Amino acid sequence: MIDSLNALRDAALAAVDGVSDLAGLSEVQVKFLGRKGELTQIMRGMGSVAPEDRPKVGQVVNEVRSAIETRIGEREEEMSNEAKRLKFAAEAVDVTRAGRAPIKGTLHPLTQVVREISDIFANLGFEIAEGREVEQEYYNFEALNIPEEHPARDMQDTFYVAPGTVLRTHTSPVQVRVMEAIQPPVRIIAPGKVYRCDSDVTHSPMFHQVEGLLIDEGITFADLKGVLEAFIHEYYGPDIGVRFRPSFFPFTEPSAEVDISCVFCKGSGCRICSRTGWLEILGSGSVDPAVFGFVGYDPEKVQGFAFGIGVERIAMLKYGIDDIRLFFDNDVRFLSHFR
Ligand code: 2NL
Repeated sequence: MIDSLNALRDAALAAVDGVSDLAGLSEVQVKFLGRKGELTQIMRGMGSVAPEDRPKVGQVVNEVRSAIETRIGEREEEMSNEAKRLKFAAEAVDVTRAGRAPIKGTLHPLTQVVREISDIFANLGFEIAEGREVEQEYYNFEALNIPEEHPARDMQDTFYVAPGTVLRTHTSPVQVRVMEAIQPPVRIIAPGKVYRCDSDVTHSPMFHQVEGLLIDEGITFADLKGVLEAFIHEYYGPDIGVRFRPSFFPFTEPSAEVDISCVFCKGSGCRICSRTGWLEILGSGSVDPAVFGFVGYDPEKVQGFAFGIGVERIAMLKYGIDDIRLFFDNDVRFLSHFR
């Protein structure tokens, strides 16, 4: 009986060593140590063992059981360690690897251009003023010398929010409110969104302006030319040509439109500049004394100039964009050109 126990132990240990997973281990356990297992079978023969030998045989039974159990325990631990090792290897992070750069957002191209323009005027001593996009007709039209029935109201036909209340058609109302609030000298620029009933490839019902206003004693048209030329040479480089052309605005007198030599053909004439060699980039003029009347400034004491820059137009020329709507579709394929 001792011999069969030893043989059973050797067979069981070999079987335990031979299996490669927990399921196999469990089968071996059942086969040798289970309730109907081989050890139980052998112990059935205990009845035929001489009573004086029984303690000895019982001791061997316990030793065999415990040897098998110990080996099963060892194998179990080995297997679970190996499983952990594989799991950790699969999940391992190589902390020395270079990181992947996150995709960074960018400022919208129009925001970039507004800031570039604003920065140049800020360096020339202008402060930035902001105001409301929903304005009273008075600030948007009357105070700017555009009375009811004036044809300029038609040209700037706008969105009426309520009687007497409009979406501003320019940022000039911001400047009117500043003039009401402070005495000269005034040196401000007013960037922001403006609205007009207009929509085609170069006009959007919502667009952006940077307007500027400078008022002090003794300001002349020469100051207007000096400041605007300084801006243009800062933005487009010192070699760009600048041209002032007479024009009309209800709120400035005299008025001038300002052209730069065409950035595409350098002035020789192309499709973009309609063969003129020049590109219009802003409107300007000496503030009309009538405007001073509305804000309580004395036109005999102070003079000034103002200008208006269309941001989309500057950006379209800068980047060679032929459809204004691209700015507002917000297609990332378009926007990603401006990082
Ligand atoms: C253009 C022309 C201009 C102004 C805007 C202005 C503002 C006040 C008083 C007088 Cl408060 N003028 N603004 C003056 C001349 C031209 O804009 O073509 N803008 C895109």
